[in-house]
Amino acid sequence: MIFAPRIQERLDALAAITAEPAAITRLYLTPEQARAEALVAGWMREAGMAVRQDAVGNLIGRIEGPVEGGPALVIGSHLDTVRNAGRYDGPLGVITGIACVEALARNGIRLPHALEVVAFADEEGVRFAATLTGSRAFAGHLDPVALRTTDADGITLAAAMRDYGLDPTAIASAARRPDDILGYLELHIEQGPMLERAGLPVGVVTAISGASRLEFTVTGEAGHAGTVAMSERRDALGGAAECVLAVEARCRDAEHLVGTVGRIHAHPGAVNTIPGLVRFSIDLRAPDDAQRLSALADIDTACKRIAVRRRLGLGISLLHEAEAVPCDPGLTALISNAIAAEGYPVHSLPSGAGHDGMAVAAIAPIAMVFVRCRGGVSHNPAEFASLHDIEAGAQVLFGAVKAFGMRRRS
Ligand code: HGY
Ligand code: MN
Ligand code: MN
Repeated sequence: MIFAPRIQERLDALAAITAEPAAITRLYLTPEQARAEALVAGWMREAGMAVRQDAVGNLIGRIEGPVEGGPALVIGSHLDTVRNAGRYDGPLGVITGIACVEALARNGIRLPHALEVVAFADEEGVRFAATLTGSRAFAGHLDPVALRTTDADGITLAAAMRDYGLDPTAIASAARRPDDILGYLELHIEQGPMLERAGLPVGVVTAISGASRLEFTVTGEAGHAGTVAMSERRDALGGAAECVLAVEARCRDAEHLVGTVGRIHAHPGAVNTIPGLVRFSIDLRAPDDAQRLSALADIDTACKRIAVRRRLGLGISLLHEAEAVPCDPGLTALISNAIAAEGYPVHSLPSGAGHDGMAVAAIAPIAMVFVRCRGGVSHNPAEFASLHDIEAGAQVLFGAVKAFGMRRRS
């Protein structure tokens, strides 16, 4: 094994940087992000890269090509995590990118173009409602409205950026020109069971599912749990519970459509008080945008009917919307050829999970390598990819990078 042991060592070193000792949690614009980026910046420099941080906190390592400041092939993924995360989601792609840079140098290979490894900040969008913050700024598509979103403590994204040492008025300076970027490659664990079911260590992504993230606010009337008759209640949590089941029912029978209520807060949250207000999130995904939007309309209608019947108020705010993104056929072919060169059948599959490539696709062709993960488990400390599969993924990414360079030469 050429790549895997050192990649795993670095994954483990990164996993130790967390806000919660017994878990892996690294959120955007926190001391944990700063410590993680310091560690990764050191690895990038060891690999011979010039390193900089852009205006939104993305960490960018760069090896120049023959023309100083020329366009670059970008390898990227993210260093931020969900709460109580696994150690592979995001960091595997960044660390494998650095490993490819090291391997090019070890083999004396000079690419005919620049090569960048980008550790995006805030792919997950856990702390603030905005997601893909770093990669959308990189693509010049971060709406300044996002600066007004607040975290659970009421801190705005703009204030958090200032506290972190960034200037929220400078986010436009993070934007890259389409001419700067020759293509974008991302290696990521699959976060699903398809490769494991196919008995394969690696696969190539056809498209990344589109996603809608919303917050529903149900308003009823708080009351005494012991004295308000059931028939007279306007129970916001009872209404929200019916809505949650409506989301599940609408998505359950439709192939590739998935709907998740991942967060719910009932106020005032006292055991002996009927909830007067409930906020819950909805995350809706599908590879086909029309399918996702039709489901969203149906869920909207169903929840409004529930609210009327229960004499509840219902507010719906759209937090994030990303269209499905197809991967570039030319870059995908390089990955497929690299998979075949490793002796594996080429397995193509869609990504139900979102990735930074969705945002970068606005300015460059993208392609993704998937690495098998045990049971498809992710966003969970049980997330696991074997050394064998990490090695296979790294060999494929390295093969695709070399092939891209050769294609540029010809
Ligand atoms: O939500 C996602 O699909 C990704 O993990 N951010
Ligand atoms: Mn994730
Ligand atoms: Mn990820």
